Amino acid sequence: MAKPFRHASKQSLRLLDPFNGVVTSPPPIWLMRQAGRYLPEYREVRTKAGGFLDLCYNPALAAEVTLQPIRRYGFDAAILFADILLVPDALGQGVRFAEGEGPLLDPITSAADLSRLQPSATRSKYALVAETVARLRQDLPKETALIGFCGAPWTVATYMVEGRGSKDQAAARLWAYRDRDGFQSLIDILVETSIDYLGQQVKAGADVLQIFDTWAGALPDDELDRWVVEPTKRIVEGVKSAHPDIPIIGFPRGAGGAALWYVSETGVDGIGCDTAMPPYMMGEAFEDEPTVVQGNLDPLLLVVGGEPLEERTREILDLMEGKRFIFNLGHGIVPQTPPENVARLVEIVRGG
Ligand code: 1CP
Repeated sequence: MAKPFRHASKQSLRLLDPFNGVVTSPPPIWLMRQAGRYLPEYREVRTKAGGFLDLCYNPALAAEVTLQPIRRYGFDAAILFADILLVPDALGQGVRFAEGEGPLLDPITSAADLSRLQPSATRSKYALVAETVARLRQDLPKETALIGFCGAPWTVATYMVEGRGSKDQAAARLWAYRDRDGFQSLIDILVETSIDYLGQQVKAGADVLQIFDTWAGALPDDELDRWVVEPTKRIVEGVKSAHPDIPIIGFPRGAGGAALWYVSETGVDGIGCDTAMPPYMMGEAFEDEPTVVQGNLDPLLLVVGGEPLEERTREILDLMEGKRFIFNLGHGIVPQTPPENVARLVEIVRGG
């Protein structure tokens, strides 16, 4: 059987070079939260869509906001417009995005509550996300890779248990200490459904996957091993058993020194570094692993712009010269970012 067209065109995707052991100068670049509220054209579509979830589940509009930063800046990758909280929503937890308040969920606080989650109910909502991916694979320039993603089970669980964003993720940490087996059951549900969800994104045309573990840094080492490393390893194995060639980037934000352990244990192909990782360590720490390093400019430098942005960007580029590297931020773009500073960053990275 002939291979689908997208495989034939993968050679033209610069984002894949570092995963194939090819070092390029300049390195490929994309930015976490490159679509979003800092762009006036995003705010316009967002208003038209109604609620935030309506936007995520509308393939035409979700594809449109994914493409917006590609048109403006020509990044080497687009990231599917969706959210890590679509998974609990699809499982039936009930997720709302209240204006100015962030996400609100009906909290799940005990093993008995897990019966509210219906893995089979995810089908129709995951299909809408897959449709967005399929549209994007058609509409993206042939040199632009498409990144699919999910939240890691630990990070998604922190929102499911707390019922909202929190400073210290205490509700999930307490449940995990008090009732290991119950909390493990929640993590198991998330591992299984994430393998399914990511697999559907790959089948629909995603070229690379990223697993966002925003709150990995809330856990001490033994807990991090249990709730971050082990579940991520199972997802990587599960996705790769069906799609052995798909590169997967892990982003265990705040894991510090444990990022090394995370890389060697989980089998991820790339590691997203947060802003706390010194760039000289990004360059050296992962050299014994065949791992692509991604990061790690402070997103607030994109708010400030000018000399501080130039200086730090060049420092990161210098230290990562000759390495298998993807330029990115250490966390997502913030809404108050002036769009012209993003344009300037791309210019600097590409040698301007
Ligand atoms: O009002 C709006 O328009 C909503 C703002 C917004 C956007 C643009 C949210 C709500 N989610 C998103 C999109 C999104 N979220 C993307 C795709 C767009 C892109 O990156 O270009 C991705 C990959 C995410 C991932 C995500 N959502 C993470 C992991 C990455 C990270 O930033 O740490 C997390 C933790 C979320 C939860 C979430 N969704 C939205 C908000 C405000 C939050 C954070 C809640 C909190 O803890 O306060």
